[in-house]
Amino acid sequence: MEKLIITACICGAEVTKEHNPAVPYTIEEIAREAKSAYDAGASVIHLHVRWDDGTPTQDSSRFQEAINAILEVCPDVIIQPSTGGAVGMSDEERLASLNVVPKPEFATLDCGTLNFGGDEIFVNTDNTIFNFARIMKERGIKPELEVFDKGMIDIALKADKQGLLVHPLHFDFVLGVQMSATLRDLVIMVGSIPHGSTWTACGIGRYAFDIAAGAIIMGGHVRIGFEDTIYLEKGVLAKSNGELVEKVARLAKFFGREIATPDEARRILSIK
Ligand code: KMH
Ligand code: ZN
Repeated sequence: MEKLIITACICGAEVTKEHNPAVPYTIEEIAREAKSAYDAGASVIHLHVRWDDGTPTQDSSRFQEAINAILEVCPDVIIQPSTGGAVGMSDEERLASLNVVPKPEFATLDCGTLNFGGDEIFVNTDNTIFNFARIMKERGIKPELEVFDKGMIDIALKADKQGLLVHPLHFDFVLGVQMSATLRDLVIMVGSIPHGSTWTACGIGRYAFDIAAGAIIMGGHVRIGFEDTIYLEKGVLAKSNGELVEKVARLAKFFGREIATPDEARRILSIK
């Protein structure tokens, strides 16, 4: 089996310090959390940014500041800016996270509209998805295809049929938002992507470590971090993203899977 790529989603747009005081808002806090995850074995940082008061933003200069600070402490890490941003942002606003230097190697591409809890809807029309895919292809940015249910894999494959994606494809199965997060769900998703694709999985909240274990055993990769879960175990808040990554690294060791360095992750993901 390939080595395990651990992606740390250190910040997110929705989770707050009220949920867990270690959630990073400031640039210093974002760099601290990225470093804790990197030191524990993360090779990819999935990045959202906030203003100092915690408000999510896709402002390109805020992304630039965060990227500069992360690269100072984790010089070889793969940074994956979010183009999802927060619910309610316009497409133009969301794409601003890509206007940074160095040019992003990797970025998220959300492949469908979904119910985000309560009255919140995260809107991704076909036109939005195809347009984001086209822009990433033109700029040589590898998309991580964020799929929250099986139908979104089919939408990604429509974009592929239109020539908007470069193979091998890489998917991230985000389980526990719209689709449930059992091992059966994970098996369905893995069985629905083209042969030769790579994949990462994450389970939201209490499903985080079940899905991580499933992905480790099945040869996929794992995403973990405050964006997806704030708990290390039932009732115990994680003190850092590093603690969450460390737990995944321990699971990987238990199952005999080695952890990929950032350069190994680049090779596995076919990132040039
Ligand atoms: N915050 C969500 C609305 C992504 O990063 O691409 C979107 C999200 C997905 O987190
Ligand atoms: Zn995200």
